[in-house]
Amino acid sequence: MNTPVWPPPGFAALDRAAVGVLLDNWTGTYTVPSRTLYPHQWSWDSAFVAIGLRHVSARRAQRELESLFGAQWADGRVPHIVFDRAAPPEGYFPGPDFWRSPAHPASPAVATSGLVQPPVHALAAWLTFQADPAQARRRGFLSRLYPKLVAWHRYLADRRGVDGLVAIVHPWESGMDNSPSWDDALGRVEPTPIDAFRRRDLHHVQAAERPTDTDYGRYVRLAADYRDSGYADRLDDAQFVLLDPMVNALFAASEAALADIAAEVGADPLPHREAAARVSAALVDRLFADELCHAYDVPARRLSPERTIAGLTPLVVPDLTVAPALVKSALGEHFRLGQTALLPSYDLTGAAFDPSRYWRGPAWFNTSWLVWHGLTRHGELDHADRLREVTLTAAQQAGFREYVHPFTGEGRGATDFSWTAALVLDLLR
Ligand code: 9WN
Repeated sequence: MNTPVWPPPGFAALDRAAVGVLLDNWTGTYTVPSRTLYPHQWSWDSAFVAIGLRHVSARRAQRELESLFGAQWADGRVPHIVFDRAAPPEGYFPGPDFWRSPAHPASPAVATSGLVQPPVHALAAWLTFQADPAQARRRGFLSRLYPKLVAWHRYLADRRGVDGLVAIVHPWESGMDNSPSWDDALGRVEPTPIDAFRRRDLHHVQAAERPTDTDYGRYVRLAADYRDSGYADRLDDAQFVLLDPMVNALFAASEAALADIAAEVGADPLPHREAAARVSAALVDRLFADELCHAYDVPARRLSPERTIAGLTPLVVPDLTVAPALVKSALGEHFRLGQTALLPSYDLTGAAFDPSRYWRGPAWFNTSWLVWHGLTRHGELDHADRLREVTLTAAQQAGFREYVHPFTGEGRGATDFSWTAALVLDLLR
């Protein structure tokens, strides 16, 4: 019998090309998601990049996370964007002048946004450590990062805590800003008129692939209101307060990773294991229905009926009690794992399904990687292998695009996109 060879020989060029993208997008201290569309540092992008970069240079992957946490606020929040002041101001909107972070007493020396993104960082830090434990120990990587990760999780639990879960206050905080899960809640938000600001994203990507002007107006309104409140996290007054399954799944998985990190640095892992178990139980209790996890709208007290890939990502949580149901949903008509070019971001049968528009149907490599990681964690190795195979084939056909058409695999959005290259590399190594 032949022993299977991994990676298959045909993927050597893909591996080299992925390394090339990561080298090109490295700025010296971190990796930009895309040289054109996203010319600054993004929070969860850096975590995904570290997961791939660790195979190229463990030290560089550590630097990626360290530079991000160098911009942590004094209140513990890790900002969703850290701005490169040297990048042209017309490169991205909303830029530093919009967020006005230096005016806030808790902000760091560099200019940042005031929102956050899904907390995948402790998981990324643990995987980064594992790439070269001896080297990481020499640099004191985890002993320096551990207190910062703890402060980050404390911010989320204390300032964003609702019923044992973590709330987001803006669609950008979900990482899936244009998801149909936010439509009802966004309907309550009066859009800022489109002539009051200038979008920059449409300079780089077709309008049909990005959020509409009305939705952008709503994002700007919510962000401006949050900024004008002094980034105060007054959840009782806010219009947009949602419990997102992916944010909470990553919070639970990262608490589990923090337990491993704590043990490594000589701290007590138990509080982290208990927190992971509590969040995992709350996730199932509050967000699980019809074989999937859904977003919960806190002011409206309503579970969203929409099915998005965020609802499958709790598979990343160890010991999740509903894992078999999530696997069944991944394989069913809404997501068709292994039968499409890559896992779609949104229900293939959903009323809002659009195969080209941002987070309303196209397939992203990071969410597929999370489901792959979760399937592996839960011992679903055949399904994990199939997902890895379609993911690599999608990258081989489309290149390292930001996302792809879920049926044809045609590339969409930015090219040479960093987390696509990083996670493809992780699947290859
Ligand atoms: C807003 C950088 C980011 C990703 C998000 C993705 C997109 C920004 C945008 O790009 O969001 O943060 O301008 O649309 O939705 O997941 O982190 O790659």
